[in-house]
Amino acid sequence: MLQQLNHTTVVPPDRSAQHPRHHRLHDLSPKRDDFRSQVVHGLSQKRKILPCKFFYDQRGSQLFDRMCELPEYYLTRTELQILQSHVTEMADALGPDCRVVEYGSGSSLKTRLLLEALHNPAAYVPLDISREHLLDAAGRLSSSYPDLKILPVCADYTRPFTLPEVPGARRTVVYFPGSTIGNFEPHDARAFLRTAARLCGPGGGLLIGVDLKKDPALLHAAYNDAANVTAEFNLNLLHRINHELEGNFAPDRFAHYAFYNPRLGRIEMHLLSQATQSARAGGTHFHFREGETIFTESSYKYTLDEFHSLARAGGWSVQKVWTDPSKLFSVQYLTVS
Ligand code: AVJ
Repeated sequence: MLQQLNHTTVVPPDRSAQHPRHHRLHDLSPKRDDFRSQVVHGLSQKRKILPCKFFYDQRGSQLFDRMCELPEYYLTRTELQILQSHVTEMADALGPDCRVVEYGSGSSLKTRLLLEALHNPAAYVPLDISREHLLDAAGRLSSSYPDLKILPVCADYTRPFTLPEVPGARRTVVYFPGSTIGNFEPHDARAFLRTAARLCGPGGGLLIGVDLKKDPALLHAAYNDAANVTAEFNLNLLHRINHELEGNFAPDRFAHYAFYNPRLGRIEMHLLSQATQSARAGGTHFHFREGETIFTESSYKYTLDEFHSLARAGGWSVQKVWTDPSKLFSVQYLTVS
């Protein structure tokens, strides 16, 4: 008894020192993606496929952060430059008293640039499927911006959800940086845009990062970096399967294979089997022919006109487009039509 009482006196680590404000988390309990069933299902197809969202375990997220710094990977750097050059115009376009909803937890420098430029934001609502990332990012932001109302929501933004009420907000604007829209098949991108338009409602806005079509050699290099970080990121999926699904994949018998498919306007990433081999995961056996691939990611690239059409089909009209001088990347402001 005494032992137990003593035990209760142990003071838990004081997180409030780092994260002074406590966030009331709007937890919509997103259905945890069933990694096992989706892996088994994807690897049982005639053309084997794994969803790219599974790249981002702890190691995958670290590798992604390293990719963003690579000399060949122009996307992150260029989007940041566009923001730095035009954030005042962006803030003017969005207008005052916005309820800003970020898809993703907003741990990046881009979020800070935007928040600092905005005119009297009514609230910042970061939305993430990972409770941990979300609360961590919200905590950091509130230390930097003690006067900003931060309302984290744990939800899956590809499914319907509701937002916390913000009295005094004039409009809802979704911020979706990073060209993550490129990872959706065009049909799913359209559906995603429609869902976002419904969420924002009349008068709503969408500030979105969109990677542009360009010289295929530049695209190729961005996904085939000399330091092989992208290769490691791709192959990490097999390590993750081995760890989490009692798998016995031999990652050294698969090769990172990424190329630009000009007909479909997308980068395709695959894991290419370098031998005839079998592997087990999630209690299921899979056979690979030599040269067979697992399709792990699409990253669609758009011309400004193509994205314009996609936005319109999704219920939006493009108000403003900002690009870098070489037109590698764009940040676009759309309003609900
Ligand atoms: C997360 C969509 C920005 O498609 O470029 C980076 C992910 N994949 N390198 C992209 C990724 C390989 C990335 N985005």
